[in-house]
Amino acid sequence: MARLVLVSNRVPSPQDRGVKSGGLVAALSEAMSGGLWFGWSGQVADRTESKAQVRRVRGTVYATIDLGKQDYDDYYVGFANSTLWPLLHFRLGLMEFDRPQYEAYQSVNRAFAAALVPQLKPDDIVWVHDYHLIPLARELRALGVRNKIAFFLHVPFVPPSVFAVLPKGSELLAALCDYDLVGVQTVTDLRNLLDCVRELLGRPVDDLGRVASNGRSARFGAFPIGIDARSFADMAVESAGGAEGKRLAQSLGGRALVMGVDRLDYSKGLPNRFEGFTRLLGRWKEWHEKVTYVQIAARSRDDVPQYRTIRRELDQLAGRINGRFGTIDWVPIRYINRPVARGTLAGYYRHTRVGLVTPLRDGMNLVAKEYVAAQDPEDPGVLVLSRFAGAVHELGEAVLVNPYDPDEIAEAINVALRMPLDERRDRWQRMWRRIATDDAAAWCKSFLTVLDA
Ligand code: ADQ
Repeated sequence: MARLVLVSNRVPSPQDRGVKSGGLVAALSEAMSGGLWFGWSGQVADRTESKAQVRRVRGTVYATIDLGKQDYDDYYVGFANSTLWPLLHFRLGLMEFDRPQYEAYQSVNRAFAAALVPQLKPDDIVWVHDYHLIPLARELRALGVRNKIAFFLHVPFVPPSVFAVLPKGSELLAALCDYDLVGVQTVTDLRNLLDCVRELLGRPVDDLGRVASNGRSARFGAFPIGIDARSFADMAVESAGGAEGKRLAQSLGGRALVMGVDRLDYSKGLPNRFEGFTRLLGRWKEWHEKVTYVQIAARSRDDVPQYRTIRRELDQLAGRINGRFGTIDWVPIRYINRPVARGTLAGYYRHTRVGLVTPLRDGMNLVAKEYVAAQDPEDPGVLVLSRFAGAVHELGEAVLVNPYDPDEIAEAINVALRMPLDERRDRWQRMWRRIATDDAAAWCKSFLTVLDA
């Protein structure tokens, strides 16, 4: 069997994979067995390295390069996270564009390609991940790489009317056509991307989602990412009864637990969620002192100014809500800015009556799937889910909300808290069957099977 070479912006260090908060890291750790993992080490140096540092840990080879400070600022903080991330999450008002940053994005992709080529064997399958690395196939091809190269985009894709605002956007669309296979999360993302290829790039797409490019053909498809649902469920059972799970349960004093777990990111809709909880307490007094909302929001991308702004906003909101509704022995919102180990989270989810997943836009959102996987089948909690998370395509039995409307969030929490056991079980079983079947292994297999075809 061919060796799998994963390429992602950030390669997790093998020891901190358990607590890292990136969804990509979580999904790939489950999908990856053996093979080579190539990308940025997470370290910033004077200049971007041209030669990879290679380590072998438990059968997987990790090959990483450090990024130079200027490249970190321009490629990572700049074009990737201040241009592409807001654009692809439909946040044009937050998007910045700066040509030198775009050029750094290209040159870092060129550096990735140059450092990866010496590691490649002729039969390797190269699987590139996410928006940081769109031009990588083109750079690898320019260096003579003939291997199969595939790409998976973890974030949403926008329609042509939105994508058209990106200067140089057509170059990126053309670069995507240099892959053998391009996967996105949902059929909506696929439709948007192919509309962009047709309308902005002027290239025809055939019925199988194929686009002719430089004498080859790139295929586009939707591959919704899954989790390792069964092992997550096992972990939840074990951890809910463990020390941290018991500590959480005891601290609630019999109150119902509402919980959200996210990276601290403006795409996750946290201010609206906090406002939704405020309106719940404002409108239904019977929930006072009866519910506790725990929000775990691990700090992320602190070097991007918009992330510092949202952190300040949430600090203030949490303080205001607790000041307004709190009593001597009841803190309505417990707000935590640190990542929590995966196993511990699984146990927390199992103690949670209402899982709140209300991003303004999300490629998939794995927390929604993890929350479902962690529930007790006999007495499951209720998922409140944004209509704009990719996960909604598979988890339609959740209580669905428009995350822009705090009143709708409040109503959804109220419905979820009151939902009878039969209905909770029924909704949960349908969702569980889907996520247990379409899990991380199935995702990986279906993607690689299409690539192989
Ligand atoms: P993310 O935006 O990071 O991922 P998400 O899918 O929710 O979002 O994944 C987060 C992962 O990190 C989950 O496994 C979760 O358990 C973990 N996590 C989140 N907050 C945490 C915290 N505070 N402490 C510890 N762990 C935490 C991107 C896209 C998503 C897409 C994934 C995978 O933005 O839409 O679902 O990639 O494709």
